[in-house]
Amino acid sequence: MFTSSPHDSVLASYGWDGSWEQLASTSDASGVPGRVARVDRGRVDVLTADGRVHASSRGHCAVGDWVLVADGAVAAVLPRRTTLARAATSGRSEAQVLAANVDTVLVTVPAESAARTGRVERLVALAWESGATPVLVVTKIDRTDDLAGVLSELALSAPGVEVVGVSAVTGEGVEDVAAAARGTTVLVGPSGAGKSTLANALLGADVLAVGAVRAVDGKGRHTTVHRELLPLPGGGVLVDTPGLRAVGIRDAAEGIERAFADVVDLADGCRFSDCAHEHEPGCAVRAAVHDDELPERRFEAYRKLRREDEWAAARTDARLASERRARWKQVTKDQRARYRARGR
Ligand SMILES: Nc1nc2c(ncn2[C@@H]2O[C@H](COP(=O)(O)OP(=O)(O)O)[C@@H](O)[C@H]2O)c(=O)[nH]1
Ligand SMILES: [Mg+2]
Ligand SMILES: [Zn+2]
Repeated sequence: MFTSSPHDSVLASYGWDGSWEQLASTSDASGVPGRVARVDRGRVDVLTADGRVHASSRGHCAVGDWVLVADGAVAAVLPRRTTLARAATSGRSEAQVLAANVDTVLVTVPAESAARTGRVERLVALAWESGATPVLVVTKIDRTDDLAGVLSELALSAPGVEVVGVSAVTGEGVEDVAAAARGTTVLVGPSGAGKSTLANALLGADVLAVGAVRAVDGKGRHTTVHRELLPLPGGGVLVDTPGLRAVGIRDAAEGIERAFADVVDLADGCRFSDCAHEHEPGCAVRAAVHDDELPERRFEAYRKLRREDEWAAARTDARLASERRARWKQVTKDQRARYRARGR
C-alpha cells in the first residue's frame, strides 16, 4: 500500500512507473514512495513527491532504491531491477552495492590514460553484470591530438559498447553524453577522470564539487565523497560516484563474457568445449593471440578477470562452508546440552 497519487509526475521524473506502482501496492508495508538519493550510516535521504525527506534505515538500502517511508523510517525496499555492485573489500563475503535500479553506466576514462584499458574492461564487465547498459565516455578530449586513435583503441576494448568523447572545457560531446544517459545513469571511473565536472555539465549547474588536479601527477583529489542521485533536466536521474580505486569482481561470469564477447567468439573454435585457453591443443584463442588477431593484453585482461572472479567465488564458498560448520557446531552443542539435561 502507498499513500501518494499514483500518477505523480514528480516521482515519474525520478523513474517511477507502473510496475513500481504495482510493487508498492502489493508490498506488505505501507508508506510514502520515494527514491533513495543518498545513504549515510543508518540514515537516508529520500526523494518523494512532497520533496526530500530524511529517514532512518537499517542499512539495507542503496542509492537508487525505491522505498516506502513511514514514521520517519524506511518501511520497505522495493525489489531491485538491477544492482551495480562490486566485490566487497577484505574480510566480508557480501558485495558492496554502488547503486540500485541503474539503466546506464557511464564508464569514464580520461583521454590521456586511454591506453591503460584494464580498468575499463573491468568496469564494463561490472556494468553488464548489473543488468545496465555500459557506455564508454572518454573525458578531457581537449587534451589529446589523436582523438580518432583514442576512440578506436577503446572501441576494441569494449565490443558492442557505445563510445563517446567529451570535453567539459570546450563543451564538445556533452550533448552526446546527455543522449546516451538514458534512465537512471551512474558515472563510474577513476578519481580525477572528470566525473563531477561532467555531471555538472549534464545537470546544467555547478551542483557537485570538482577536485583540483595535483600538478605533479595529474591525479584528482577525492572530492566526491558520497554517491548522490540527482534529477537531470532532460529527464532521468544521475548518480555521481567517488573514484573507485579498487573494483573487485565476483559472481560476474556473465558480465565478463559479455565484456569479452570477441574472446568468447574465438573460443567457439577451440577443440575442447571446456578449453581454459592455457595449454590445451587446438586452442583457437591462443592461436588468435599468436596470429595478432587478438591483442595479448586483452587476452591477459580476460584471464585475469576470470581468475579473480573464480577465486572470489571459491573464497565465498569457503566462507559459507565455514559459517555452515559453525552453525552445525552450535546445533550439536545444543543437542548435547539437551541430552545432558534429560539424563539428569
Ligand atoms: N582539460 C580538462 N580538464 C577537465 C575536464 N573535465 C574535468 N577536468 C578537470 O579534471 C579535474 C578532476 O575533475 P573532477 O570532475 O573532480 O573528477 P572526478 O574525480 O572524476 O569527479 C578537475 O581539475 C577538472 O577541472 C575536461 O574535459 N578537460
Ligand atoms: Mg567527483
Ligand atoms: Zn581455448
